[in-house]
Amino acid sequence: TGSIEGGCPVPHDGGVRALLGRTNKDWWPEMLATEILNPNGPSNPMGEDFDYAEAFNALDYNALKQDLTALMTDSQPWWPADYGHYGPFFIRMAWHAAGTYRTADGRGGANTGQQRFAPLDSWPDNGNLDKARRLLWPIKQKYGQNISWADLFILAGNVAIESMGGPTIGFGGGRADVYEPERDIYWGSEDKWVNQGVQTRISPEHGMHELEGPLAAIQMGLIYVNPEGPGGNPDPLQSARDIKATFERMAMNHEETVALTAGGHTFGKAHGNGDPSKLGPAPAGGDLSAQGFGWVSTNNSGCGEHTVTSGIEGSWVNTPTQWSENYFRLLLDYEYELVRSPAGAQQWQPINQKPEDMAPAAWDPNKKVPTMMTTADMALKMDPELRAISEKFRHDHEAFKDAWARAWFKLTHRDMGPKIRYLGPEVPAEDFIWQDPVPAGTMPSDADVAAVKDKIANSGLTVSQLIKTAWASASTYRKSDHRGGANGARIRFSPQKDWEVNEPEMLAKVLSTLDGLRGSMSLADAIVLGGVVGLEKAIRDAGFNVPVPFTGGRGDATEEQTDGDSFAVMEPEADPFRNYVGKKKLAVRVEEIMLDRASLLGLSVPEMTVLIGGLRVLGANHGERGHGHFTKRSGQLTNDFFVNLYDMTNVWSAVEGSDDQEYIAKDRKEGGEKWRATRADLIFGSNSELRAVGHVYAENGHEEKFVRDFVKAWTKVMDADRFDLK
Ligand code: HEB
Repeated sequence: TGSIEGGCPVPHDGGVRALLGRTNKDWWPEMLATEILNPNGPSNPMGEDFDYAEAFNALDYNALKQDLTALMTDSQPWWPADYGHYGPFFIRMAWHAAGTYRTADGRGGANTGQQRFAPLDSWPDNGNLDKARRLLWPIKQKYGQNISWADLFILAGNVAIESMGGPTIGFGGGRADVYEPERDIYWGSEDKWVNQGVQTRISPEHGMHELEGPLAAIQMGLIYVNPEGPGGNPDPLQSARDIKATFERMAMNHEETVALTAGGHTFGKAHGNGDPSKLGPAPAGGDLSAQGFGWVSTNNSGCGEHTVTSGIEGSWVNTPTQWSENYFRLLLDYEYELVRSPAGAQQWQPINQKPEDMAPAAWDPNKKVPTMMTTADMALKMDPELRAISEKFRHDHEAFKDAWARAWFKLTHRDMGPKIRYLGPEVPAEDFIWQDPVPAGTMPSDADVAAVKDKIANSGLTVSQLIKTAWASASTYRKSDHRGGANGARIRFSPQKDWEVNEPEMLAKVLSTLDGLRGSMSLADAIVLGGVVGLEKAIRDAGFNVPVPFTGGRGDATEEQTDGDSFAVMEPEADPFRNYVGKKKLAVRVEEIMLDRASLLGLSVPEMTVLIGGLRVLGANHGERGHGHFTKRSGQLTNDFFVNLYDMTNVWSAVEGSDDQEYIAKDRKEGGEKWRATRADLIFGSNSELRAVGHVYAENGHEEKFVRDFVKAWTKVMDADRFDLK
């Protein structure tokens, strides 16, 4: 994550710059700054004690599904249903809710109901989906806290598919809502939307290398690709390149990509019957009286047959409200020519279409209209690799059905983390590799824990080795998609065991030592317990008596349960907690990576601060790096990092030739070198808010508070993935 691979030019200074990308304030300067009321945490009307899982389990699930089924054909005059069926519309809503997911940082996706908020509610690609959400409101209102918006979006998609005869393999609930936009997600830095004519993020010369991490869409305001082709160029082959690239970043292989797109476009229609310049502002920029309704159109009725969304017009198939084999048949059996929709969009129309293959007009079942394909659909026909998959599915409908149903389930559940987080009666029994399955562990007895602790303490492993290994194992966790973490002990498998940040040789030695003495305890537990032993020694040696909690019960995953490729994207290019920076030139500043990592670990500013300060003196730095090791009492858990950082006898300066990555402190009077530091150390002195927190830990009387806060934050990271405990 975070940097552009290869030797390609960096198009703009992007990356994981969560706070430096375009924000809602940039897009909509008039937007009410409600966040000033939430300085101590996010807005949450439900309160801290609300347990969504409990509420969901009290839901009348079947009644909800029945109500959703009835809604599909309950056309409302304010936004009437094409063909009298809202099913396709809700599938698109669910797909766009889930489809923002990206593997690099695990952010995006359906799991917090972000589509309700800016900027997503106003992305051009999400055009008119505000109506779909409004149609759901009476049902949301009826079931209240027992179903979250986030779950409702996905369940509505499932019910839509089922109500039109399409296959699904299940549904897992458990997506708790949030009540404000996620501010830690980087959507890009361009200041224009896709429909305002900016360059696409991928060019033929540089291809994927140019798409800055972690982004997964080729233009601002799109879920993935432009339906009219890259930058509006109707070239199916270039569109295929973009589709492959962006869907890969959504964790989809090419077969899943074809199945999803074809299955999706087996339903519904595109909307472009009128002048797109007659659309009003998107929801976030609308007038007060519009009440959050976006894209209000003065094109005749503005809805129904006069709807303009993408600008493309028509359905893909002759049977748009029924699961069928027609998508591949029409795609592959006809030649297509480029035409323009009434809104001026470029789209493809079958040449000499037989009347029986034409589609019913959405507003007049007695009228027949030609079907269409977008340039992105044509990619599935023209690109040799995608075409081979299309042909396979065309000749094996059962394979297509199965691939679609599985890919849909993966799409809509990919960001929910381990299966143990899924709720409800329709959770598939089957385990999927992308769920990173971990076998249930057993809780070790107190006697076992004590015995293993003893053995670790006498094993010759150092505090530094134990701390580093526990950190390496647990700190892969990310709250964005609930992947990573210590559970499963996947650190002993490729690729993690070979990551440079993990010091492979040292790691192998520690793991084999722990493996040899753990007895019946899981290795995952032994790794964390090793951290406890190291930490308790460091605390004792510093003269404190503070216990470190340990909760066992982790399981060890097998290699077959581990999809190595899907873990490769999680390799840190830098880990400021271990003062590690890889060889690749970073596109962002180290302190930004620190913030990003802390945010993915779910840490607050004080938690991040205390962890860094403690890890430095414990000797958790990568390799032999002495940077930030501001102590003469190495391996003891003291507040020396902060005390020495704020010592005014030091004068700091950048090391020449280090490109501002390395700094030394000299004694103000004597001039000799005293300390070395990285940006991730000095930021705690340079940034006034971090300094304010660091000061607290450097103050007399707070030595033990420092230790206690460190232990708390450390334990939070070690247990971040313990969904089995709740
Ligand atoms: Fe889709 C629709 C594009 C994928 C599902 N799409 C649509 C449209 C467009 C598109 C343009 C129209 C809109 C309007 O309304 O106007 N897609 C697209 C693209 C892609 C896609 C470019 C990539 C390749 N889809 C997809 C997927 C899915 C889907 C994957 C699922 C899964 N869509 C869909 C649906 C619809 C659409 C269902 C219909 C809607 C209605 O009807 O409303």
